Amino acid sequence: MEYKNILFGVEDGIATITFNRPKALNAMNSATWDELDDALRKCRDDDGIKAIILTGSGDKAFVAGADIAEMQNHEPYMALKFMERGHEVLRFLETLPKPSIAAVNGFALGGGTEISMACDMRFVAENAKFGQPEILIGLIPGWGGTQRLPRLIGMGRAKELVLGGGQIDAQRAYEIGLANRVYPLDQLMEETRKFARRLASMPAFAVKMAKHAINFGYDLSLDNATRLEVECCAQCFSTRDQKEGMKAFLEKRKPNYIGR
Ligand code: CO8
Repeated sequence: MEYKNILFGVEDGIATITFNRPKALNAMNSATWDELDDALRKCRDDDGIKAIILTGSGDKAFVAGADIAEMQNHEPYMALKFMERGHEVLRFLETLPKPSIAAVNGFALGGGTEISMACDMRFVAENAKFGQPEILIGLIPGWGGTQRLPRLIGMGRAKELVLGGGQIDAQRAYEIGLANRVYPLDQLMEETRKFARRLASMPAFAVKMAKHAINFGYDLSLDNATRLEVECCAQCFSTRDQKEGMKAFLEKRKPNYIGR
């Protein structure tokens, strides 16, 4: 697929997907969802890709939400399709067996906050602004904001953002657990890549199992969730990397992981 709305590059086992509609502050239209979906499938299928970074082009916005120009005249069935498409792609991203980091370089409003929350982590620049402003244009969040946001920051704070439609800055996002780390804008990509390289160096099957246990155990009872953890952990013992990791530890050397 030819990309017109995103940039896609791979270096050192790290895929970087850059939302690239700067004139619309990287707002998400249908074509951008299709391209993101295609790029994420490449990330899943290419064993050489070990970690994924999502960011926005320019220094003003990560993603300023859904493309309001595209959706302003949507009939309900079109709105439903547009929402379902976003959910499908974000769930794919969230459950991808490879780690993802949102490098949030400016506005992450509405769909922008929602995309960042489907990533495993959010590293953000000091100029980042998060919010769910849909209420200001007669909507509510439609790509996970009413669900992932309370899970990440708690019900009261989520309601404050969703019902009040306000924005929070990077520091506040960090304080309430929405942002993992905050960096000056000119250091954001370098620092994000540094951590992505760390993730990429980990034994891939263990990374996959850790994500699986956290993602799918979260909504289970503690009994079922801990059982899931046991099963995921036990599966790691079937890998060559587990044997190598423990052997290397005992031999006091760096492990040589092969991803199996
Ligand atoms: N959609 C389309 N175009 C946009 C969007 C957007 N979300 N955001 C910005 N743009 C465009 C502007 O129209 C403007 O275009 P032009 O230069 O042609 O006039 C250009 O980007 C620059 O924007 P501004 O001039 O407004 O820049 P400012 O620095 O003054 O303001 C803001 C930046 C604060 C980010 C402002 O642009 C803004 O408020 N944008 C909209 C933010 C928003 O409301 N996002 C939520 C959208 S709704 C959503 O995400 C719901 C998702 C799920 C529902 C799906 C339902 C079907």
